[in-house]
Amino acid sequence: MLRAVVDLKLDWKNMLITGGIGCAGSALATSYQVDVIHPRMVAPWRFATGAKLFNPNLTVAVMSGDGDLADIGGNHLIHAARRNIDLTVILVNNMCYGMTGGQVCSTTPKGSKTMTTRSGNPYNPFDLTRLVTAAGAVYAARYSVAQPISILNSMKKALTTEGFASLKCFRCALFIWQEK
Ligand SMILES: Cc1ncc(C[n+]2csc(CCOP(=O)(O)OP(=O)(O)O)c2C)c(N)n1
Repeated sequence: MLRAVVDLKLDWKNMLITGGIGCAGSALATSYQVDVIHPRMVAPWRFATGAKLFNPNLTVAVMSGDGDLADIGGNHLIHAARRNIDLTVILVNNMCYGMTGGQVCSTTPKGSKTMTTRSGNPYNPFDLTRLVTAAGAVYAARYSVAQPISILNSMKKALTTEGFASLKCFRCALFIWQEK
């Protein structure tokens, strides 16, 4: 993300990056990042949406975990895509609630044993790229961390795409194979 911003010569002072609570949400600790609570009342979404509406010249990005953005804040995710608000969303997907110990969430592959599904997750996971595309996102992509150049290029595209752009970034390549 830092490299994408530098390559694009974006002005940090004209950027806002928000994230929720969790390991991924705290990944980008810059002086221009704002950590807000899980997407319930003062969501990264609502915070980001409010900031964008208040100052349309800001480049606004949300960077957070799958549990934060797709589960607790899932409603905000689809409606932000539906409204086509000019935001970039980097969803870091480790297929569980990581910070609280690895509980099942909506991206956990079927059959996975987690802290809260000892006998295996009985449910199918969301395909988030298709979900946000169906809801109205103008750009959606997903990559594994084993594809750093593609992630960089995709982040640049997302940051320069007008409208709702979402990039799903997996932390674990193995899970990509499992999900597919
Ligand atoms: C309103 C609220 N609900 C629940 C929690 C507990 N909580 C803290 S981190 C977390 C999991 C976050 O998971 P994810 O967004 O996937 O991020 P990860 O840690 O896996 O990167 C939860 C449920 C909280 N801090 N605040």
